[in-house]
Amino acid sequence: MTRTGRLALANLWVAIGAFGVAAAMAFMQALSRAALDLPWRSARMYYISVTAHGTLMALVFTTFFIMALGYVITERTLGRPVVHLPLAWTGYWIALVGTLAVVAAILSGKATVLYTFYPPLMAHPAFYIGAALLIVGSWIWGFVVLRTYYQWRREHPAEATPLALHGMLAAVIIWFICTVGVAWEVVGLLIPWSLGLTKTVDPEFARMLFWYFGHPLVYFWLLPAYVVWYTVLPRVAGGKLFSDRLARLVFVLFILLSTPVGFHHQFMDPGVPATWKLLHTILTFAILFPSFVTAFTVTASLEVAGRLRGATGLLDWIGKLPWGDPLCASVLLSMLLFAVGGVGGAINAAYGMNAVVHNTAWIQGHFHLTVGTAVALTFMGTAYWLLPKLTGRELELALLAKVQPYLWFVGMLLFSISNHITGLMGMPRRIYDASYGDSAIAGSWRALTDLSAVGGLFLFASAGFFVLVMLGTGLAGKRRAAERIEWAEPLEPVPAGITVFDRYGMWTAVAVFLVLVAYAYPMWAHLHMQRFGSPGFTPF
Ligand code: HAS
Ligand code: CU
Repeated sequence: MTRTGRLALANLWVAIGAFGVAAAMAFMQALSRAALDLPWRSARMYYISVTAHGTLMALVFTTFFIMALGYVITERTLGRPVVHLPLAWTGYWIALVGTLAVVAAILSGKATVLYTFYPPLMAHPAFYIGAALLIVGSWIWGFVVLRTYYQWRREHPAEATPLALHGMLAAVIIWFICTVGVAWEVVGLLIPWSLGLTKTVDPEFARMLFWYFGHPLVYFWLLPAYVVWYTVLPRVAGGKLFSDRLARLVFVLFILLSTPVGFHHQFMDPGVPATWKLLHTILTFAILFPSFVTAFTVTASLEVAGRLRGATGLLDWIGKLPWGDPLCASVLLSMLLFAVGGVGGAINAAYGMNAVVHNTAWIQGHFHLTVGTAVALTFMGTAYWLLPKLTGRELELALLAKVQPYLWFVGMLLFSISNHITGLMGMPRRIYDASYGDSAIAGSWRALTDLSAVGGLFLFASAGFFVLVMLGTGLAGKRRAAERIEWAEPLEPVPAGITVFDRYGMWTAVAVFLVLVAYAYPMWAHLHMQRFGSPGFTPF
């Protein structure tokens, strides 16, 4: 194994560990929300569990997985090890120590603040300091990837960036732009406040900073999945990428539009003027576009694959795709559910509709289709494909790997559809007991919460299968020769030269300009209003 490979593998194992623990937490929550009489069930346990689940899945599993994939893509597309390996390992340990601090704070019951850690809910300082360390570790990762790229660029001034790396660089740029917000929130507001150095905190300003980070965060998760859809899936499915240029355009559009949209999470917040909510709405609808292009391009690539496999009719290419291959099945099922989750996103983004769905179970329905499936299931499929290539071991328990994506699909379908419906019926999100002491309204959604718990059962089994396959492969997979990674080739040969899409400095500058347009004035105005701070609350 190469030295970069070993670093990637270390990151991958942390991701898998976080995923396993978080999945176990989720199972308990699903049962709790179905109001089943479990001996350990209490509000305190529920909030410990939801915080651990959200934080470990959304912030730890994703970040470590993306760091692993980023290192692999950098090394394999450029054909060289990443630079500054000792620094990269330091970043890994910083992120890991931060993660352990966060987990310790949560599991000891001192940080029941959920993964969005909105003040005035207050956590133990270890939670915020740990989160800051995780981010510092990820910055080092981004720096190492960028430095490796620029070193290659100096030696290859006229070549286009390999497409997989192009997508990964877009994710890195988005990450650097957006984490400024959460770093400001955590270091500037929350750490001093939780240490008792400041008495109060401004919850509204903290939310502005959080969502400045929180929305681009979802594209930091999504883009590495899109990299797999564009550059790995067509190859594994036996086809070609329909258009290299469209793929490059998509990633650039994400650099530009990911950040200036955060107020769509704050439509119902007082204190954000309507004009700015409208601007963020318009930009949110603009950022649907690159996902529509992705739906088109990836589906077209799949059609090419099906036809190369002998399909001749209008739709029979769908049946010709290798649905039994774990990577293919994971991504295809991810796409199907993402189509539903994406439409839900457009509904969330419309101000009037948002008033109906905000803070209801609909929202957890939405994000389990997006981050919980489009991203997480794609990452699981990617792990089946990647782990053998990294370790030189054959995939063990391959039957479980074949079944696992389908269990996830069924589980998520049951879970998400029922949550979308109960959300429309008015069931709040993030509550410990949805039965309201057996009131009439809760009676009407009872069958649906049971269905959602059944979905949780499928998901738990699926997650268990995934972890078993990973452990089996990593510990006992049969040795085989190390393997190259073959990326999907474009359908039409593209001129190899550098294009406007490779001008990352320029795109970053435009993105920062858009951020200033969308945020500078409302934040400045907010900071110049009469503001009222809040003391901290720790309900448990
Ligand atoms: Fe979202 C809330 C709007 C995408 C994650 N979102 C959330 C939260 C999370 C989240 C975690 O405007 C909750 C935050 C919290 O805790 O409060 N979201 C959108 C919009 C999009 C969107 C407009 N979200 C995502 C992605 C996420 C994610 C991606 C994670 C990875 N979201 C919102 C809004 C809220 C929100 C509001 C706040 C709600 C509130 O009130 O609190 C868009 O980016 C969606 C674009 C996607 C599409 C779908 C394209 C389809 C594709 C597949 C096609 C497949 C086909 C079949 C055709 C337009 C690419 C393939 C063929 C075969 C043969 C298989
Ligand atoms: Cu958003």
